This record gives sequence, structure tokens and C-alpha cells, in this order.
Amino acid sequence: MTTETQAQALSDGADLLIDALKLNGITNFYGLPGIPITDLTRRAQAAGMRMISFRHEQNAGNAAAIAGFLTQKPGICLTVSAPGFLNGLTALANATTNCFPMILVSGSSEREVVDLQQGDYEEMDQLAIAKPLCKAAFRVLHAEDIGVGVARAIRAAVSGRPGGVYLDLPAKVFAQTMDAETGRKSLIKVVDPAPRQIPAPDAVQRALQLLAGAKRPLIILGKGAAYAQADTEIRTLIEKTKIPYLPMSMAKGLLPDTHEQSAAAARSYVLPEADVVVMIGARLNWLLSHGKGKTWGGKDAKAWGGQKFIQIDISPQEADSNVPIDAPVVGDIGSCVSALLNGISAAGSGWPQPSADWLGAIADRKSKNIAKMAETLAKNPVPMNFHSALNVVRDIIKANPDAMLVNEGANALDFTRSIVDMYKPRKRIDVGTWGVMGIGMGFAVAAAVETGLPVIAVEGDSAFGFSGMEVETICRYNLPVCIVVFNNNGVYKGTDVNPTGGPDVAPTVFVKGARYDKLMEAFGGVGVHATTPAELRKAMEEAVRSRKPTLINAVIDETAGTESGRITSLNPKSAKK
Ligand code: OXT
Ligand code: ADP
Ligand code: MG
Repeated sequence: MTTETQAQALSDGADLLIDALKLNGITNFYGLPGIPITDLTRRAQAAGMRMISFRHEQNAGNAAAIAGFLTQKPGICLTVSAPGFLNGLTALANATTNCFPMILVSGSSEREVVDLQQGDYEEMDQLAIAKPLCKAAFRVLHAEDIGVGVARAIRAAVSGRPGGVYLDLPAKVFAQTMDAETGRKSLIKVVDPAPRQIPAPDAVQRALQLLAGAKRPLIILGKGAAYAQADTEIRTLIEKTKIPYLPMSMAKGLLPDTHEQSAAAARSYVLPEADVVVMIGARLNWLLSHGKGKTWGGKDAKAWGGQKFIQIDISPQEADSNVPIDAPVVGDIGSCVSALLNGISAAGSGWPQPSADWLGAIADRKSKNIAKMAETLAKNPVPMNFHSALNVVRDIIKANPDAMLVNEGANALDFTRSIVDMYKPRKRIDVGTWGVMGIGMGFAVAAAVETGLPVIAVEGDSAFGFSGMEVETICRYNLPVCIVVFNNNGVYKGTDVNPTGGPDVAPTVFVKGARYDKLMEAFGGVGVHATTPAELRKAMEEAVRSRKPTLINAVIDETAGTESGRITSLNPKSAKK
């Protein structure tokens, strides 16, 4: 053999990783190059994969996580060792918390040196550190095991309750070579990575029995329901049973928010009043006040409100996490909802409808709240406030229901959630279970890359700062992203003062009158300074039409926000004044 044919017949670790991912239909990397993965990033691009390079690994990790949520395939985040790995870790932990499938692939130092703590370049025992923060963690020490490592990582990320997975690749693995044919055979195409999980028939019967006896039933849809892509089954269940439903934030749009059965505008009425609650891919965590307390009609913060719960979830451990679950239905949402529907269809006209009193009371409450909201939205105060600005965003999304909406901040988040109606599933992506700031630009990039649709990112000015440098990434890849920074000069608002009268401003206050639009212009995108709803509307319409990277600095009344938005009650205040 000539040297050339010998070289052609060899595969190295980088080839094997790329081929293993491609074999499993994964074609995008979100990452940041450097030792020891720089060459891998080039090779991935050369092999036809899309390598999206970020300015900070946390944003690449968030991009990978939301790519996983949107596609049901694990998003891949690629980082260098120690510091790059650590930068990606927040996103990995956040993905796990939110049940988003992603794989953080990090290069690392050689085991021999790490284990003897001999002080290698970027030395760190990454596997040990990642383990408690993800669903599974694997290390591959030999190129011939890359196929198995990737297969195990994919299965762990998407099967059962989805989550984050860590895959550790010491530097030398990338350069290890093996005969190309043997290498090819070592790769695994994962068959049925997220197998359906059919619920037990007796669990379904138990749930149907409970539901049939309900007078004031309520369905709560969570982001697990959005993830499951069982849109038709869910809609049929809701419409057939006529049960009112409440979408959690990222489940908005599973059915159009304008659907007559949506109880979103009557949230504080339906939670305490319902007698049987069907949870579909939602957890009774803090966002639902742990299923108890005053939100649910309990006498005090710890008291149970008396509701009975049916909980559909893929994780059997979720039931009873906070209050007793009377009818857990364990399985994938598509299968579970179909099983319930079969039982309801079998009952035919004998299946009971919710009481007219219940539906009437909700409709009444809803129309009052909607009318009140319409009145507020119609106002046009100077300076612009959250409501008058969001009235514009609401119209833009209505006119472009396929657009993706990214949302973070406190007031910028909470007002957007209740004012901007969503019309289609999986269009709204936000701070999720942790209420974490910093997802904005990573989510926006991945939403654009994965869907090709226009993206609108409504960002508090503080929230935007966590990932703002990625406007360069957005410009570099010329992504159709329109960022609207709600600039109220600070965290929650811009009016706090330093009580000492000293030269430092208060901790929540930023530079007044900052021009975030200039940041976008610095990289060739479109920057717009908008001080009125009319200016905001014009700029958003143009951004969606042109698909050019755009940042609109929307000036919001600095007094308009409240501390922590709608979750002020969670904010401990010092007893001292
Ligand atoms: O029924 P009632 O009467 O109660 O009314 C409800 C609905 O019925 C009604 N509604 C409607 N009315 C009419 N029409 C329609 N269509 C309609 N729809 C609904 O409206 C109300 C409200 O409805 P909602 O929203 O459904 O109900 P509610 O009660 O709010 O729901 C409860 C919750 C808990 C489910 C909900 O509030 C929720 O999802 N909350 C999420 C909150 C959250 O996650 N917040 C983010 C974290 S805050 C804080 O932590 C921040 N930090 C610290 C920090 C973080 N987070 N991360 C990191 C890495 N570091 C630090 C920081 C730094 S926020 C933040 C930055 C803030 O500053 P910014 O500048 O970015 O933002 P601004 O605040 O804008 O300045
Ligand atoms: P939300 O914040 O919208 O209430 P959560 O993240 O708290 O949603 O809950 C999502 C739930 O959905 C998790 O308990 C998770 O196990 C579950 N889940 C995710 N995917 C599926 C699926 N395909 N089938 C069933 N349950 C799922
Ligand atoms: Mg702000």
C-alpha cells in the first residue's frame, strides 16, 4: 500500500464522532473552538455538518438544549476542556431541569495526568463534576468506543424523561486512528431512541373513573406536552371532553390561546375551584405553587385545596412529589392521551360533560379579565410602558403565527406571557423551570437554525446582557432574528437610588438611556431606537419582512416594572428598613 492509500483507509476519533452523529441524523453542532476541539470543528464543517460557533459556551449550550426541545433529537454542544466545559455546564444543568435533551461534548485532559493531578493545561476531572448536574455522563477512552459512547448518550438524552447528558472525550481520542472499515462497523445507528411507553390499562381506567365523576375538571398542559408533539391527540381530548385548560408558559399555543376553552385569563379562579385536575406533562413545582396553598384554595400556604389529581407523565417518580396524586398515568403523552381518548370514545354519549355552571363561571371571569386587559392595552402613555409595547408584539405575532418567540426578563417576561397570544405549538420558548436569565440569544440562534422561521426575542435589558454578545453570532450567520430590548434602565426598573448618596448607582440600575441598538449596528445588523408603539411596530414589521438581524431598543418607562415581576412574593425582603 502507498502511504496515501494507507491514510485513506484510516479513520480517526474526529471522523468517528462526526460519522456517529450523522448516522443518527444529527447535523448541527453548537459550540466554541479551541484546544483540543478546533480541528474537530473544522472537520465537522468539511463533512457537511452545520457548526455554529458562539462567543460563549453557555449560549451554545442553551442553543443545543432548545434545539433538543424543538426537534426531539439531542442538541449537541461542543466545548473545550475545563473553563469551556464549565461555561457549558449551566446550560447542561438547565436542560436537565427542564427535561430538554442535549449532549454536552467536551474535550478534556488525559486521564493519567488528571488523576495524578500533575497540572495539565486546563486540567479538571470533568466527568465527576458533570455527573450530579445531568441525567447521565460517559467518557470514551478509545476511538473504537465512540460509536457506543454516542449511542448511549443519545438514548440517555431522549428516552424516558429527556435531559442533559455529558460526553467526555480526552484529547488523544480525537487523534487515535483505526482501520476505516472497522471504524465504520463500530458505529451504532440507534433504533427507536425514545420508545413509546404505553400506560397500564388499570391506570387508565382509574384516571377515567376519576375524571368521569368530576364536576369542575381542569386540564393543565406543561412543556412536556409541547415536547411530546402529540398535538392532535391533546387537542382532540380537550375539544371532545369540553374541559377547560390552562397552558403553562411553554405550552402556550398547543391550542391557540384564543381557543374558547383556554382558561389562561381565569387562572386565579380555576386553580382553587377545580375538583379534578389533569396534569399533562407539567410538574407541581413552584410554578404551580406545589399544588397547595392559597393559589389552590388551601386555608394557608401549606394546606391542600382538596383537588384530586390525574397526572400523565413519563417519569413514574413524578407522582406525589408535592401532593398526593390519585391517578398517576405513566407513559408517553401521545400513548396516554390516546388511551384516555379510547375510553372516552367507548363511553360515547354517556361520557359526562363539565357542568354548565363551571364553564359559565370561567367564561364570565375570562371575559372580565380580557376586557380589563383590552382597556389597558388601548392606552398610549408617554413614555411607552410594557403594555403599550406588548400590544404591538401581540399584533406582530398574530400576523406571523409561525414566528418563534423567545422571552426572558422579569416584567418583560411576565407581561409578555399574559399579553402575547400564541397560535401554534412550540413557538414560545423562555426561561423555563429555573426562571434563568441568559437563555435569550442561544435560544434565538437555535430557533432560527433549527426552524428557518423568523425569531422575535423579547428581552428585558438585564436579561439581554447575559448573552448580548451573541448579536455578532446572529449577524455572522445572517439569522432572521429580531431582538426587542425592553429598556427600562435596569433590573425590574430603573428608579432605585443609592441610600448613602454615594457615587455608585443602586445595584439594580444601569446606565440610563443606553443604546443597545448600536451594538447590533457594530456588526452590520439593523439597529432601531424606538420610543413609541408606532416606531416599534414599523421596526418589527420591517425586521420580519426583511429577515435581517435587527435589534430594537424599545424605551420603556423606567418606573413601570415591579420587583421580580409577578413573583414578588418569592423575593425575601430584609426585616430592617
Ligand atoms: O387570574 P389573575 O387575575 O391572577 O390574572 C392572571 C391571568 O388570569 C391573566 N391573564 C390574562 N388576562 C387577560 N387576557 C389574557 N389573555 C390573559 N392571560 C392571562 O393575567 C394574570 C397573570 O397570568 P399568568 O402569568 O398566567 O399568572 P401568574 O399568576 O403570573 O402565574 C404564576 C407563574 C408562577 C406561573 C408565573 O408568574 C410564571 O410563570 N412566572 C415565571 C417567573 C420567572 O421565571 N421569572 C424570571 C425570574 S425573576 C428573577 O429571578 C430575575 N433575575 C435574577 C437572576 C436570574 N433569574 N437568573 C440568573 C442567571 N441570574 C439572576 C434577574 C437578574 S429577573 C432578572 C432580570 C430582570 O430585569 P430585566 O431588565 O431583564 O427585566 P424587567 O423586569 O423587564 O426590567
Ligand atoms: P412546565 O414547566 O411547563 O409545567 P415541566 O417541565 O414542569 O413543565 O414538566 C414537564 C414534564 O413533562 C416532566 O415531568 C417530564 O417528565 C414530562 N415529559 C416530558 N416529555 C414527556 C413525554 N414525551 N411523555 C410524557 N411526559 C413527558
Ligand atoms: Mg429591565
